[in-house]
Amino acid sequence: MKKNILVTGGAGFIGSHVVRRFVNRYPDYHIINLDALTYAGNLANLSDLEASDNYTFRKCDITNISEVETLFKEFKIHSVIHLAAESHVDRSITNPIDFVMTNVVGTVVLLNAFKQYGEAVEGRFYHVSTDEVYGTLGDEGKFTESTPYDPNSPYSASKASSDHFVRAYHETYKLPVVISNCSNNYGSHQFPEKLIPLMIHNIKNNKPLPVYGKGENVRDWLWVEDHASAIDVIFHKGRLGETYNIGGNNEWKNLDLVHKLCEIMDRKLGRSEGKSAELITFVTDRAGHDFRYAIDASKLETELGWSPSVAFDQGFEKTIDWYLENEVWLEGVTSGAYQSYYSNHYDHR
Ligand code: NAD
Ligand code: TDX
Repeated sequence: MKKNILVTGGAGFIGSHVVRRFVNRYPDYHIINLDALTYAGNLANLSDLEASDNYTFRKCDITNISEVETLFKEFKIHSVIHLAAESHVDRSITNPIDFVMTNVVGTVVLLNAFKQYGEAVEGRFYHVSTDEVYGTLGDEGKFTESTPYDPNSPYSASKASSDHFVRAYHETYKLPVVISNCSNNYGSHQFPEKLIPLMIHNIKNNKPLPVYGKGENVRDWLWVEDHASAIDVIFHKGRLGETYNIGGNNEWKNLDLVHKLCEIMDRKLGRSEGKSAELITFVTDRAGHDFRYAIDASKLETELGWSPSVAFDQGFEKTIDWYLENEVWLEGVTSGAYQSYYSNHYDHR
């Protein structure tokens, strides 16, 4: 009998990498991908898995209690890997309620369904979270697993709240849970509202490159496949009730990163040196913009033996190539609703 592993948010950016990894590596698992297919979910991200006999897709909103419970009753769910979320900080500033609904209420609906109908004796509930719950750093220091929570955006407040509910289910009901908090991911299939694919798309189309504030904010970038490999290790070997930080040890100031991207794009598009960087435009800063994130991932590295597999130069180049080679994907997700999102968000800045 295959074990039924429920992955939520599997049609999104990170979720699609996790689903592909688990379907291909673990033939003894039946991976059930539950996703509401919001603007960020795209089944084209997983078209290569359609014929796999250990993969099933179910369209379902995690806030819908009866549909979630029906799914848990239909499949005896051994374990959950929970990635479904509203994930974009800027959208959380305009629509915080959507973030409370999916990230907080949706997580509790899943925890409750797993408690009632899941195989909570053998299996586990793995909650995928973010380093943004820790708030912001100054020039020095890194987030560790014991850094106090101090979220600043509606997005990070909703993820912090969901983390607390996961812990509370562990303490109160002894639910077997594990949590990870990861830094910024980059790679293929990321929705072009996020910094890197948005800038690639704009450079290609000769549109302004909107850098918030002075571009001095710092992020720690990890290749998405390395996040998926960390999730694999933590899912299988992480100690129950524990939190693991995941990071790339790879800090970049936003402006430096955009300049690096422009240089590579000039080379790949056959443009003269400096041409793409002329598109850089400084725009009004994000409200409550966290200055710096940096992760201390030593617990994961020493306890579970994980480390990133790809150097940033290599992963970044691969990522850029993917967006250039997958024009149909990029144009598909930037037509329609994306246009009105883009103009509402950027036209007045
Ligand atoms: P994403 O926005 O690309 O994908 C989210 C997925 O969740 C989509 O497929 C969407 O359709 C689905 N979804 C949204 N609301 C839903 C609902 N109510 N019911 C069912 N499905 C729903 O997000 P991502 O960047 O892949 O992030 C995945 C997870 O990883 C999130 O929990 C996020 O907080 C976390 N995370 C992301 C990053 C990052 O850099 N992107 C870093 C650390 C942690
Ligand atoms: O147009 C832009 N201009 C700009 O300067 C955008 C979209 C972003 N930025 C800046 C803001 C951030 O400092 O770039 C940095 C990265 O921005 P995002 O790609 O929006 O990511 P961030 O806000 O750091 O959050 C991401 O990492 C943690 C993910 O979106 C979260 O889901 C994850 O939890």
